[in-house]
Amino acid sequence: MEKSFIMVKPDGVQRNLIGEIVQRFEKKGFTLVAGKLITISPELAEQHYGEHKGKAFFENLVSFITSGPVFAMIWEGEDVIKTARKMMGSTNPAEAEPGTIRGDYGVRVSMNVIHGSDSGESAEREIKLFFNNDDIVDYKKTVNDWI
Ligand code: RTP
Ligand code: MG
Repeated sequence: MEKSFIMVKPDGVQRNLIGEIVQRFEKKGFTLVAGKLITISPELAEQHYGEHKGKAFFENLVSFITSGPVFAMIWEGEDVIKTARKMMGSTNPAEAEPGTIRGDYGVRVSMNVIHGSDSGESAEREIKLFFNNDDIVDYKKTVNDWI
């Protein structure tokens, strides 16, 4: 089953949005298979956001994402990568539709509450960066037979 790496960013943790965000994915019908609260090291941040190295916002991005704890998760389900990106909304909260997580809770592009993998390759890479295989719980929710 498809998996995506989803993370409540430091602003989301500070603003008490962990529960709200977890609830949205639960209610949608996805399954949480791993989760932990961690403070990202600068090394991990540079690896995670390696694709943006050299861009004007890179330094800010690394310093923001390492500035406080994040809630890192793996969510599983049919088409979870694409659907989670839809649920998050556009990168810039000013352009994100109301009803999306960034549209409802975000203000600035530099503090946009949530991260989600943007492709199968990113998901695989990010999951390996943040979790060991034995952190991932393999189980099935019977309710998912109905959605
Ligand atoms: P993320 O990786 O965090 O889920 O966000 P994303 O895919 O929607 O956006 P991406 O292009 O990967 O950018 C990563 C993060 O960098 C910050 N950013 N700032 N113009 C800017 O100042 C700018 N552009 C991007 C955002 O915080 C974005 O989430
Ligand atoms: Mg991205």
